[in-house]
Amino acid sequence: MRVVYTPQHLAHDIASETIMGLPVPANEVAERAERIRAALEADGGFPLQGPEAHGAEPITAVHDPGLLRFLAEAWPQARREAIDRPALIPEGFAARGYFQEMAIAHEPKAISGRAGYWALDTSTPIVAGTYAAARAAVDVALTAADLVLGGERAAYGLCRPPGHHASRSMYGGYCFFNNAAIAADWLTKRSGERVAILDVDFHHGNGTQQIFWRRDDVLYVSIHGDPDRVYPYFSGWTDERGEGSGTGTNVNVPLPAGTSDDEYLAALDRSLDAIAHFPGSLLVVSLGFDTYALDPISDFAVTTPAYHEIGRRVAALGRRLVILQEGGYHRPSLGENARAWLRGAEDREFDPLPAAGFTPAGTKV
Ligand code: Q9C
Ligand code: ZN
Repeated sequence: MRVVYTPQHLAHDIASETIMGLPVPANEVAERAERIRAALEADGGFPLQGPEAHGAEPITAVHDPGLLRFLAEAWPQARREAIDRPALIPEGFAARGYFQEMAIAHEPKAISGRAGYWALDTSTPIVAGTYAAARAAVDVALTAADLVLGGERAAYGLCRPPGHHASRSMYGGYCFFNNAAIAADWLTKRSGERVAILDVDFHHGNGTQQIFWRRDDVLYVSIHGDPDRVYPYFSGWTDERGEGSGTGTNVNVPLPAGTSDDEYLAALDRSLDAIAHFPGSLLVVSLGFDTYALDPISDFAVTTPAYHEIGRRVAALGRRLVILQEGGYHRPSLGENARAWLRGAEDREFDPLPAAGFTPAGTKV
């Protein structure tokens, strides 16, 4: 299977994030993508290539141009306003209650407020290289989509930063542009077909749900931790099914803490059944390994052999696969979990490597 990767993700280099007001070491770090790249290179069956630039148009097809402008300007503006900080994190938020009953909407000018106008949370710092890395992640996703449109049965885009928490007009949850949503929209236009998205990241993909909420040409199916318990807290319940002509094309499968391999696979089978009833030959997979038993910010109990089986069952649907990386924060396991999943998706066996080689970003791309 071809893999799209770029070392440009290294530019999004953050040291810490904020959880409930207190700084903690960042979870969404460069080592994640480098671990996966190293394991796939060591495997030998996953040729790497760089992304093609696709420009801004596919991004503004699903995102507010104002969000794109903000992300492009945020760091330079933060520097100009002499905010002597390692990263830009919002001070206040445009919360629901601020605007109730009032049809007002001014984007603030000062960067400390402007960030909060576009942001979901305080866990998604912006640094000097964030915008370039986020743009490159979109190009990775679109290049993987092009490989499949060009005849590949499946392609894997090693997107970093991830994307599924970014909605039309909001960044957050370590995400800036919604790589999977941009790729899915691109696929609908290039193929003329309807497109399904299966989101197996631990967290609900609130951004992807929001973007396609009223659309009947894109099915969104997500398996995730119950929002009664975990991030992103405000969406992911089963009664969220879409609106207007999109009614019924949004399917949420929330699961309890401690979800085991067998329980996860049962939920996966139900999800794949929903996809099988939706027309089209293309499936975008939002692939997260934060369902892993040892993930530091999640509470499922999925194991490495199960990823091989999940990949196998997803591919057994018989659809062309655009597989895009989302989350997964237990760094030591990421390479093997990716290898297991992707080998499963090719219906190849998985034999764990004793110690997958881990080398710094190279020039092999
Ligand atoms: N106590 C993705 O996996 N904060 N994003 C969680 C946990 C944000 C996860 C705090 C988690 C975002 C792409
Ligand atoms: Zn996640």
